[in-house]
Amino acid sequence: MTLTRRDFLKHSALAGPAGLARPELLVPATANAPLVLSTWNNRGANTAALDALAKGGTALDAVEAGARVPEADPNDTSVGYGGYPDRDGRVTLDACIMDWRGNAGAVTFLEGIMHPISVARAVMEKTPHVTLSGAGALQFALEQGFKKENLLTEKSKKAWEEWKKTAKYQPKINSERHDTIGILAIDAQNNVSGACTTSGLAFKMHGRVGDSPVIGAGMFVDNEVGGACATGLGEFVLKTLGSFLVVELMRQGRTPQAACEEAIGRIVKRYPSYKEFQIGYLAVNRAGETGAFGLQKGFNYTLSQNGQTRVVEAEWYGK
Ligand code: SD4
Repeated sequence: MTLTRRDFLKHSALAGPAGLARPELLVPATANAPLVLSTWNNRGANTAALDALAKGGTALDAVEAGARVPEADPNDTSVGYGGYPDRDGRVTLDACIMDWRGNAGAVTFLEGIMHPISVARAVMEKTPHVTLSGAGALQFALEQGFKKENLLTEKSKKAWEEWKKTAKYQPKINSERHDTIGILAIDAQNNVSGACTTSGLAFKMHGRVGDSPVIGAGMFVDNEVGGACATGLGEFVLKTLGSFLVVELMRQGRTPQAACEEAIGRIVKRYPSYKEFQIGYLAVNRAGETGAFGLQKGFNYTLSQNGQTRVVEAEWYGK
């Protein structure tokens, strides 16, 4: 059945007389900026994001600056340089970025570039596309002046060689603690932007793309409402389009906390294997309220608000 525009407006819970969202459902902006919220213990990323805002940068500049910190850190084995490779020993990177105007850019399965988040931003700003992948993403990055580098550190190579001894080439699916960064920021204009960047699951199959570079899965922003991002086993975030879900739940009136809990609840309800993996969601609305929830114990996040930065343990579902 094809819905006409009239049917659509009739069925849309948000439709007002002109088909626009009802104003009372939208979160009013308050002077809460600057605010930066990132997955895991990412103080360095928050500091870089706050610095960008202090210099007059936008929320978009802030999330890019923040995401670049773990990307360049060889000791962070979940992101960029030093990220654990796939089962063939290759470091392949996923990233996405989205601004308050609804613009979005992403790269998937990108090799040899230390800052995939900046390539994602270039895709957003300099091409008519949202996502470039693999060899095409690399070609574009090189054309834009990004440098090709070996991102596999000795430490990560050793970990991969250890893994190979027992793994029988099986991709690894577990609830290990990751450091993929999802980062959300609100700037002085009360605009929201978000970014997400990762080397994905350690020892994944070659060519595997996770949730992190998928707009609506690993991260989503709607400036009328707020933003959300995800970390953990991306397959389940993809199957439930988690970040989009969190933002839509906030649009319908849930607090960021309740929205994150409901998104985790959907996974619990649908997938009986939920005890075997970890997912964490973070969310912020335009009023500067934040929320976080993990599927298992152990998910934490870094919040910079009201001039203070702190690492907070999230509540979790599985007891
Ligand atoms: C992925 N969601 O590729 C990422 C992994 C992750 O913390 O978040 N690790 O599935």
